[in-house]
Amino acid sequence: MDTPTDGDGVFLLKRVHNDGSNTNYDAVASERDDDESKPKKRWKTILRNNLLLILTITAAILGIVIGFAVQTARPSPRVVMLINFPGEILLRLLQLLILPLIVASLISGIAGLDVGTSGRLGMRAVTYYLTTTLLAVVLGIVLVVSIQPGDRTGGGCVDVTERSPVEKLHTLDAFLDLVRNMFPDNLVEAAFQHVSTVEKNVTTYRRCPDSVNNVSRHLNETVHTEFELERRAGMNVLGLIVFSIALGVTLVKMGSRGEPLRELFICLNEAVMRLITVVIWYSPVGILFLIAAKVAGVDDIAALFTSIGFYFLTVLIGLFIHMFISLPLVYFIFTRKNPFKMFRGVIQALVFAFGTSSSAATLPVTMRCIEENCGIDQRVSRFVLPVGATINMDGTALYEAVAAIFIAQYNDITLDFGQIVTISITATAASIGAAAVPQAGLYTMIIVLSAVGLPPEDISLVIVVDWLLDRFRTTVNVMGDAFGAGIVQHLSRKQLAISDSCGESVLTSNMEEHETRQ
Ligand code: 7O9
Repeated sequence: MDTPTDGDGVFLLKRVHNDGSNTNYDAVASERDDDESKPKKRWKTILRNNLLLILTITAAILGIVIGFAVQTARPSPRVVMLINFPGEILLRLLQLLILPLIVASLISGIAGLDVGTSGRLGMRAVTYYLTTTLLAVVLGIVLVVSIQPGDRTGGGCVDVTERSPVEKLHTLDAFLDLVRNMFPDNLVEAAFQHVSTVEKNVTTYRRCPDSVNNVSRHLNETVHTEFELERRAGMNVLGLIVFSIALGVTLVKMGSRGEPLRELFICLNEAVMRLITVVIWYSPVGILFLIAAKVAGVDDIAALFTSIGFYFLTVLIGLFIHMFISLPLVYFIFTRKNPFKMFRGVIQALVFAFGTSSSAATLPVTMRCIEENCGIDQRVSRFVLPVGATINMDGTALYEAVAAIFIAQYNDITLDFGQIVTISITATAASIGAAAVPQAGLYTMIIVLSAVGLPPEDISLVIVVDWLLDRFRTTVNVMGDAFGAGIVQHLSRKQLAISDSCGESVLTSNMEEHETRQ
């Protein structure tokens, strides 16, 4: 019997390119045994194997070039919207697949493990997420304190664009909402709505029936606060994750009685992955237009090089160091494997993250890359990646910490050590809770700012360059998830092997059966 990793790898390669000809094996399989073939043929194979990647990168670069060209002509919002359209369709398709993907992948991933192993896997993943996020925050703080971008704003004036009114949000409410959303009261509703606390001021007054003059109306007027739970549009990701994990564990505990439902989710996962393959072949087109529209629609590219240029650079340097030094180092320390092979494996997902600026929309691609190119066990990737895409956001945490301290520096507010620690903790917490908080980007930033008493309106200082920084931090977020999967896989290799040898793995046996059928 193949080891699950090898078996899965070959299986997937065959499956993904299953165009009816069964000869279309990809990367690993073909590279292994074509030593004797002619170099020309070899180049052809390499080109064919990497066609999608080459197309995606070309599309991203073309998108930037076209975007700049169009931007000089100052296009109207309608033109930008039209350019964006093919990209919008790509995002819609990806978002469409997220719901079945996370539910099916979590349940089928856990179904292939025993309860103890999945617990240990989860613990390891969460420890990794917390450590690397804190590492990112500390790096960001060190950089922003040494570069002092807030003191270099050249004369003190900064151009500000205010887009949306800042709503009040209490840190405690945000935390309670996070926990509330973990336990949805209606599973169907969790697929498209989540709850959020709204604080309302209620006025009570005495109204007397002397309708002739209304003076008495304002007698004894009192104002008090009431809390209301509002249902807001947007998937309750955290709730679905918690439920899927619980269901997965229960199905494992049920043993053979749980088999039919386990099979169902394994099959659903398989089908969704096939659909994703189709969408991925459309993605170069989508990414080209997404990036072109974004660049074309930006009204102030010069902002990147002016007053807040140093802030932009600080975040960028931080993200760069975290992605290319800290994360690879952590990966190497734990696994003793070459981290740059991981980069090579997930590069497609990284371009995707940059193009879509959403780690959730990139999740299907990350999953495909990690399983096919990095040899990660499906049981690990299916379990760890959806959780990672939701709570592991190193880039976001780094960005929020830098932004908060930049705002303080700009306002000439000196933060003491305690406040800096508060910023680290809230930035970490905010990045974990981002997916569960409404209009996350803006709100989580407000939480960090208000935790240390900084003016929340000043968020508008940093909004100007947010569109571009978002792309870079999303890329870092996705890379963090990928390294996480690699580390968890390495640390859990023994347990995974044991659960194989017991013949318990439904996943593997199911796949072998599938292979023989083909
Ligand atoms: C960045 F796992 C999934 F696929 F189910 C999943 C679905 C939705 C995971 C997450 C979400 C989600 O809603 N995430 C979310 C993330 C929502 C709002 C804001 C953010 C923060 O996003 C990052 C950032 O702005 O820094 C970044 N754009 O990684 O996607």
